[in-house]
Amino acid sequence: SQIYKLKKENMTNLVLFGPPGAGKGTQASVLKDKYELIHISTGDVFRYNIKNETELGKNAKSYMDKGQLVPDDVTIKMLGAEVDKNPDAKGFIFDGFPRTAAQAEALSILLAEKNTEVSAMIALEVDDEILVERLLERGKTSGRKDDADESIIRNRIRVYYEETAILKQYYLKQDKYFGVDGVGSIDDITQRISKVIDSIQA
Ligand code: B4P
Repeated sequence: SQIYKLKKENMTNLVLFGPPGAGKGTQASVLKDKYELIHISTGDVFRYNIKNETELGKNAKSYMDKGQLVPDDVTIKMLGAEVDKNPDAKGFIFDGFPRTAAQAEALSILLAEKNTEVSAMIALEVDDEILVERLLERGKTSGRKDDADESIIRNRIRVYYEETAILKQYYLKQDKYFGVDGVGSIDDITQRISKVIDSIQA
């Protein structure tokens, strides 16, 4: 119906983007409450599955521990299932997805089927050396294998430049790319992102 269509077109779907350690997860957990959006972190879903020793978890673990991307087919299927769990969402924050061109295409198709689309990609910009520092610091307490070792952290950053960074062009072409300085206090960065969200919702 027309009403259904209106509602879906008004969804706010944000892609929170940036290299590992840029603050995606940190900001998403604040923004989801502020804007009443469903937060989907692919990293968190994988870690939950690893902890619970599911098939998906067993499959993902070997890749994550080395700082590699989990294969697209596995990741895309999982993301679709997470979206389908929330049929009444006002919108989503995709945190850590898409990370490859194939994932970006899949997201676009998935949202089109729901009569909606990505509203904006918000990219947190942080220098590599700060990323390494942050992740090593988190590694002291997180228990995450991929944070524990500088060579794995640098591998994650390399994978980001090789496979993920190209998505900037994909969203730039659609006028949906918004770069935000990701260095500063968590509060300041939330303010910077909020300005972008408020401008696209206006
Ligand atoms: P993710 O879980 O997405 O992990 P991440 O890239 O490290 O980002 P995260 O959100 O955790 O960190 P944040 O920047 O908030 O991915 C982990 C792995 O999962 C990948 O390597 C891959 O194997 C797999 N995976 C996930 N998605 C995938 C996909 N789509 N396709 C294939 N594989 C996928 O925070 C980092 C640290 O910085 C924190 O300690 C935080 O406290 C700190 N911090 C945040 N903001 C700060 C600030 N303003 N100032 C100082 N410190 C700050």
